[in-house]
Amino acid sequence: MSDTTRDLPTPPDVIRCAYAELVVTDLQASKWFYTGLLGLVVTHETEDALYLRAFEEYLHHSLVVRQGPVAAAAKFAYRVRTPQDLDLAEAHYRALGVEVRRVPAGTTRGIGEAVQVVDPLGFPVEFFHEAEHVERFHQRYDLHGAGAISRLDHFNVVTPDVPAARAYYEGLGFKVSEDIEDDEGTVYAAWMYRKPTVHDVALTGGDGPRMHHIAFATHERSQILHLCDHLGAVRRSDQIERGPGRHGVSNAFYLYLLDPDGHRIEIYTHDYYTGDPDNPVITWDVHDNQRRDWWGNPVVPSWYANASTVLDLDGTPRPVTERTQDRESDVTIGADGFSYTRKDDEAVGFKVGHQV
Ligand code: DHY
Repeated sequence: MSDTTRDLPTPPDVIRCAYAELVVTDLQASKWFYTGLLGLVVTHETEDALYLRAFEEYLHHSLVVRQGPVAAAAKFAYRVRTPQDLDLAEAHYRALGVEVRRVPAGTTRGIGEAVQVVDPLGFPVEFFHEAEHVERFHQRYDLHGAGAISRLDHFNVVTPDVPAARAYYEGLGFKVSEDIEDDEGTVYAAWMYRKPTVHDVALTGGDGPRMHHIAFATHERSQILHLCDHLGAVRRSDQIERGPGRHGVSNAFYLYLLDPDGHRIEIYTHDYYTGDPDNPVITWDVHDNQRRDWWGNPVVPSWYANASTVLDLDGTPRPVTERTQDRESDVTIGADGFSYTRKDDEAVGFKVGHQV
C-alpha cells in the first residue's frame, strides 16, 4: 500500500456511501432476492442489469446488480458534496499514486461525471456528485412490503491491515466510531463514518481486498423479522447466515442474508447519531463475548471466513493478500481462543454449544 499518512491534497467532501455494484451469475435468481424478497424498487432494467433503489432514495439507484461470469463486487460509490469535489478527488488519488479514471456522465446509467479509482486498499471506488433524480417512494406505503428497505447504510470491506486502512480513510475525512482491539494493540475491525451514523464503511481484518457485505437499513425491527419469516415460508431459510440479533458494536438490530451468489447483505436498523465533533470512540475488547452480538450468540464461522471477490476498473478479479496479524476467529473461538461475558469471572464466557 502507498503511504497514505503523508500530506496529501485536500480530500473531496464525501457525503455518504451511495451505491454499490454487484456482479451476479444468475440475474433472474438475484431479481427474486433483491426485488421479490427485499422489495427494492426497479428504477431501470436491461437484459443484463438491474438498477435498484430503496424506498427513501431519490437518486437513480442504491444498487446495480449486473450479470457476469464471476460473482464479485464491482464498485463502491460515494457521493461528494459539489461537482468541484471531483477535482479534489482526482488530485487526491493521483497524489496517492493509484489508478484514477475520470469518466463522463452516463458511464453508469443515472450517474453524472465520476472519478473512479482502485483505492490504496485495492477496492474499486467511485466518487460522483450529479445523479438523475427519480421519485422518492418513502410514502408509497401501498408498495412497501412488510420488510421495507429504506436506504443503503454502509459497505463492509475485508482488508489485511486495519490500522493502515483506518489511516487511509482518515485521510479521506472519515472518523472512527467504534473498533475492536486486544490488549497487545492488535486491531481486528473498525467502523468509520461521514454521514452522522456509526458507519459508511467498516474495515474487517482478514485476507483482502474482499467485500464482506453491504448493508441496507429498515425503519423497524419488525421488518427484519418479517424478512426471516418470508424466507422460512418459501423454504429459503438457508439464505439467513447470521442473526437476527442485536449488535454490540453499533447497537443496531441486524440480520445477515446471502444472495444467490453468496454476496452477504446485512439488514440493519437503529444505530445511533454520531454527528457532533466530539463523538466518543467506543473500543471493544476482542474477548468480550457481547461485542458482536449483544445477547452473546455465536458468530457463525462462515461469517468470519467468507467474503466476495472484488474487481479492478476493467472487471478483472483483484488478487488477495493474506492477513498476517492475529485473526479474530482464532483468538475468540476454538482451542486457542477465549471470550468472556463478565471480565475476570471464572465462569465459561460463552454459551454452551458455542464453540466449534
Ligand atoms: C458489527 C458488524 C456489522 C455492523 C455493525 C456491527 C459487529 C458485529 O456484530 O459483527 O456488520 O454493521
